[in-house]
This record gives sequence, structure tokens and C-alpha cells, in this order.
Amino acid sequence: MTRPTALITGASRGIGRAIAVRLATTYDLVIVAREQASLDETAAAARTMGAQVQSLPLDVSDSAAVATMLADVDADLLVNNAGVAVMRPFLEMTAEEWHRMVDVNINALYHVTRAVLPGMVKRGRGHVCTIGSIAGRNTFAGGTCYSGTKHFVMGFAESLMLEVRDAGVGVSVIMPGSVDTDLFPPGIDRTWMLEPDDVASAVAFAVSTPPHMLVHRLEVRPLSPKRPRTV
Ligand code: NJP
Repeated sequence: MTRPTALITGASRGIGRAIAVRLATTYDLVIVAREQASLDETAAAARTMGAQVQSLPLDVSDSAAVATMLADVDADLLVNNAGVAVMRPFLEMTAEEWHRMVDVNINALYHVTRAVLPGMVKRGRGHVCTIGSIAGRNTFAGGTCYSGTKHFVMGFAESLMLEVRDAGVGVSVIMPGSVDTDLFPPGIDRTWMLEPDDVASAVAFAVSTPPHMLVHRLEVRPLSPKRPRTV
């Protein structure tokens, strides 16, 4: 039996890597990120779980490169995970930081989703799962751009869900709280945060429901910032 194919962005480390390894038990994978060596490490881990893996070095904010490299990818599942965060007061943020967050967290959603969604609609089945954030619902000082981009993700995901559900395509958004990854600068206590694998579990749940059922929004949090992880 052939396996379905999952396309996962930002799979070179952190949450995306955990999602790739988790889904490798049931999907063949196309994984993308800019850093080839780390991507290859993810691919090797996923292959040990039985998946066939294609790893593509790709900047998801480069619309022309995305269109070219994903042109022949027939994805049954797309996980829009790639993201960047610079949490800094608005008046201290550079234009480059602002544009990079908008390019990766927002514009890349267009480039990547546009590349594979027509195939899903044509086949009458598929799933687009985007990693949003609790910051897409809550605001915080230092979040003018990051929180703004994640609020965008909520509007994107819910609107897209309404547009393609009748074509048999599901759209989900996973909203994690703080996760122990390199998204945070060094020196921050991350012992109380979720592990990347916790978010991978949420994704695996959201994309494995029966065809008539859709988990559209899923918020996953550390139990308490005052309680370090025990596992
Ligand atoms: O971050 P990190 P996370 N083109 O820095 C890739 C959301 N989230 O795993 O290109 C292609 O460890 C980068 O690969 P590379 C967050 O907003 C997190 O924590 O090789 N790929 C790497 O694989 C984001 O949407 C937390 O550098 C690009 C990955 O993205 C998602 O979770 C909380 C790229 C980033 O890995 C994964 O973040 C929350 C580009 N231009 C939501 N730029 C949290 N950690 O607390 C970056 O609510 N990547």
C-alpha cells in the first residue's frame, strides 16, 4: 500500500523536526528548510521510522523558489510550520526584522499553500495544518509584529477552512504556548515549557481524525510556568 505524503516546512529543527519524525510512522515526507545539514538529520531520523523522505533546501519566503521546487509535490497533508520570532518593543525593532517575520510567518503561507492546495482540491481530499500560536489570540509587550503575524494565521486558517471544506480539504490551526526550542534567545529558562514532541502529538491528533471530522483549532499549553517539566 502506498503511504500518503506530508509536506512539512521548517523541519530542520524544533517543532517541525518533531512533527516530521512523528508523522514518519504513517506518511512519506517532503521536508523543507534552509539548513541542509540539519534537514538531512531530520530525514535520517524519519527514515528509521519507515518513511521515504525527500529533503529540499528552500527559503519559504522566496516565492519563485517555492513555486519551482514544490511544483511536482502532491501533498496529502501540508504542515505550515516554518516561523521566526523577534520579540522586541516596536521602537527597537529594525525594518529587516519586521519584514522577515511578515515574509516567513505570513507571506510564505501564501507561497507554500498556493503550491499544493490546488492538487488537494482536485483530488477531493487533503489537509492543511498551520502552526499558529497562543500569541495569535493573546497580545504581549514585544509582540507587535510576532503576535500580529500569528493573529493573521488565525484569520487565514479559519477563512481557508470555510473555503475548501466542501471540496473535502480540512484546515487546522495548532496554537501552542511556549515550547522549548531555539525560537527563544539563549539564557531564558525553558525547563517549564512544552517539548516539541508535545506539539507533534497535537498535530498527529488533528490530522488523524475520521474523514467527516475536523479539529480546526487546537490550543496546547504548558500546565504552569511555575512547574518545571518532570519528563
Ligand atoms: O522554532 P525554531 P520553533 N525558510 O526556530 C525554519 C511556532 N511557535 O520550532 O531555515 C524555510 O526551532 C527553520 O529552518 P532553517 C513558531 O512561530 C513556536 O519553535 O533551517 N524555513 C526551522 O526549521 C513557528 O511557526 C513556539 O533555519 C525557515 C524552523 O523554521 C513554529 O512554531 C510557540 C525559514 C524554526 O525552528 C516552529 O517554531 C508558539 C525560511 N525563511 C508557536 N525561516 C515556541 N517555540 O515557543 C525559518 O506558540 N525557517
